Amino acid sequence: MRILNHLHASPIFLAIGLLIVMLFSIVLGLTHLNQINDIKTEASEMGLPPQIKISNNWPQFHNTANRGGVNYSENVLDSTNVGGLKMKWRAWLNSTGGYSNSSPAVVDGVIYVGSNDSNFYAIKATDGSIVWKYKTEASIDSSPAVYNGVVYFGSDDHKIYALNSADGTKLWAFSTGDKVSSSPLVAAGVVYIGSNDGIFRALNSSSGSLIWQNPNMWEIRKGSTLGIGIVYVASDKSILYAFDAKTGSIKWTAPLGGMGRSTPSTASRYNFVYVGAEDGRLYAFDATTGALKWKTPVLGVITPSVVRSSPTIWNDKIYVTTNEGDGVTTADGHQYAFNAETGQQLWIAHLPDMSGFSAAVANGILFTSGFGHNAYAFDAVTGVKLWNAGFNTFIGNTGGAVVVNSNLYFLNQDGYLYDYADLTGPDIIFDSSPKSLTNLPSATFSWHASENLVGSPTCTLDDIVVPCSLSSYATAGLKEGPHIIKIAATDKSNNVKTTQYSWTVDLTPPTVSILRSPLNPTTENSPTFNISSNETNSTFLCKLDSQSQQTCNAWPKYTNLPDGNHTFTAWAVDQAGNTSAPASSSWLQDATAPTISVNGPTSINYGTSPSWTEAANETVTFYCSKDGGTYKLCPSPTLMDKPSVGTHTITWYAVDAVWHKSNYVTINLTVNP
Ligand SMILES: [Ca+2]
Ligand SMILES: [Ca+2]
Ligand SMILES: [Ca+2]
Repeated sequence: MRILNHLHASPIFLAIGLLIVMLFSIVLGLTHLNQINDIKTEASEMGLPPQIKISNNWPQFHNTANRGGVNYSENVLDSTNVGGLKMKWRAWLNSTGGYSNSSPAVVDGVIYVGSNDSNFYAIKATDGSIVWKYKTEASIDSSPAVYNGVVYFGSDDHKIYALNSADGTKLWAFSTGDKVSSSPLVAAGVVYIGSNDGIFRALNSSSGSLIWQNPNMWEIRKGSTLGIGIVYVASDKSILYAFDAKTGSIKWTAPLGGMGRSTPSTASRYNFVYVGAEDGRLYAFDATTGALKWKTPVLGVITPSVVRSSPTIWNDKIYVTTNEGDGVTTADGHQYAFNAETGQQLWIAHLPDMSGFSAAVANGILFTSGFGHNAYAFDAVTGVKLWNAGFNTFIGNTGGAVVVNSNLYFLNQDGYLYDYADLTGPDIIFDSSPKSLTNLPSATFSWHASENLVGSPTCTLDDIVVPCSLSSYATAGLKEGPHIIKIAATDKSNNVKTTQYSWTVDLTPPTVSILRSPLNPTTENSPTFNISSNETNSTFLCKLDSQSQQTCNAWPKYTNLPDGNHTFTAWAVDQAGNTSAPASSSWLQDATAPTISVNGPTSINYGTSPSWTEAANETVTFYCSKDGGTYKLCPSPTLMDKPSVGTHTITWYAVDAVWHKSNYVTINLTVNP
């Protein structure tokens, strides 16, 4: 401008005046282009594609001027915690039937959104309270844009509004010939917006004065997109238009196979512009020439198949939802993901409802919805469903999801604006821990969290703070009795949740008792024992003679044991695994009568004293009867003192330890004279 002043001040020929006018025009144009370039430069300096700005705001439909629908600053919500999204608040927008297609804008902690109650609302992001509202004359379907302290939107009352974003004061309004559901795009001091009157306009953002316009486009229901010096917008005339952003001259037009009710988006990496159409296809055009790069096959199987959503672009991928139901007998839709360069389908997720909803991507998570009863989060790379929230009412709108500062905002047909955030604390899942009852005085814990954490957890053992790592804790020298570890973990949304684990240390062995055992000695060869422990729920170990130790119950039984000496030994094992000292019982089993034999003379001469030797196959007590006398104890050898001449009869038997009686042995002794 200093150059111009200098030229004015110079005493030059009148002809120079023409040159001044030309220069003035060029400089104005350059200024305008520089403002557009500033946006691109700002993004480029951050290593991002042009037109994508890092910000914790979402100032317009699909956030950025390229309508990418991505919040690049989100770093809290991720695949580990999005499942914990819960409703934080909902704000009643006085909706009385029908619904608004307005999608919120969020700037500096205030949410701006239109309602079909004809009010435009500014709502506090922290609690959903209304900051101000502004009444228009009809329903508001336009998604607002906030730019330099001014909020811009259209209303079904045919007007385009500019309000002071701080207090809702009207700055200007521009009247069109029909409803304005189109979402404004504001860049470099220009508001770009269409109307159902078939005119696409560029207005001065400060004054609302018309800069340029293009008529005869039929209804323009959705927003426009800014590429490099070009503004793109689709209309019901089934055409995608590319206008010179500065002059409004038509750079090119491209035919669509159906009405264009989708806000286009651009990807500078390929220099593509994308748009959905009512023919059920997603189109990619060369952004400079309008040459068709690719179009999808008709998406979906149920007619009418419609792509009414606005493409979301993230990480070389492009996302749209489809409306495949007729809304009467069928209601069906899908969320699609394509390679943004080739149009190759990457994944598809069935939505049980028609959808014209425009997805948002934040930190690799895609947030979307159908016209029906669910909001969803998908892994944007794999399409794996990570979260959904059900509603009794339709979420029916063709607006979109908004993610700002880890909060998900969307309008619902129930008349509420919803705010979802991660309100769920992290769970600690133990990978290893002591048994609930253990005989170990040491304990080792390892764990993982259900979601990403901030810092290491805080751990207490028996309510005393102890040092633990992100995922483990070990201790030793624990006393007998109950113990409890508490692990308090903090997630990225600052939710704290404490997970605890209780266990008991038992270092004392039980005492075992043998309550029943055989008599000693015994004739019983199939004895039954009864054992018990002083600790309830003990188990037992048993051992017979030289057999190996075995588990047994409280009533061990043995059958058909051989005669002889036996020893039964028992141990009790408590629940903690402590083993008692052994208890044992020994006995002699004898189930068999003894057999005896006697050796000695059968004939002697008178005057001598015979002697007989008794023998038995076991330890016995011998009895004998001489010449029919009573049986008396008769330990071996049996003596007879000089028996008289004639015949004498001696009979023996024996008894064993358990009074089994042996065979009888009789010897007839002849004593010769
Ligand atoms: Ca969480
Ligand atoms: Ca014990
Ligand atoms: Ca015997």
